[in-house]
Amino acid sequence: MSTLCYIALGSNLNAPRAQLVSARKALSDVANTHVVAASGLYASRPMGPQDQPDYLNAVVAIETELEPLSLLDATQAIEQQHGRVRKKERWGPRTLDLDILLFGQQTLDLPRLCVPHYGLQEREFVVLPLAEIAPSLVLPNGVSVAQLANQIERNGLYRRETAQQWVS
Ligand code: ROI
Repeated sequence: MSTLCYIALGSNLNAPRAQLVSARKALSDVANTHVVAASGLYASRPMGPQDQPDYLNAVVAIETELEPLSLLDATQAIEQQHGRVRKKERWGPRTLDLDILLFGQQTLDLPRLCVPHYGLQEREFVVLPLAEIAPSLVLPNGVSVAQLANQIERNGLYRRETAQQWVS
């Protein structure tokens, strides 16, 4: 059985565009997993400390036969391969962040994994790319992504490239 999942990608260090291109390819290489859609690439202002570079963000949809924690293992391995170093500073800059936003319509509250992702509804750099690829999606709590997208502040977010331009 496969599950439709959404994953947020973010980077603001070490050539963010190259990080996201490579991360999307790595996701497509995960066992029993297919990337089925990708948003464009969005430039966003940092949430958290402001003395860090702007971010590049995107959301991809995958179909996976993995269980949630196996998918988490896979995304964390990809973060490591991209030089992710977990620092003490909360919300500091990062080479690659992969967040599992949604795992089908499941709600999970595990020590290692909460889905839907806790920041999903408040982050313009997640909501707007997600709305681009899944405008009619409704979250497990009944809130529609289109509705979130209509109401959220853009905070300077803009689409720098279309999906076609960065997905090869
Ligand atoms: N800010 C932006 N704009 N994009 C991100 O992906 C992002 N990721 C983070 C924090 C540090 C919260 N800020 C971010 O983890």
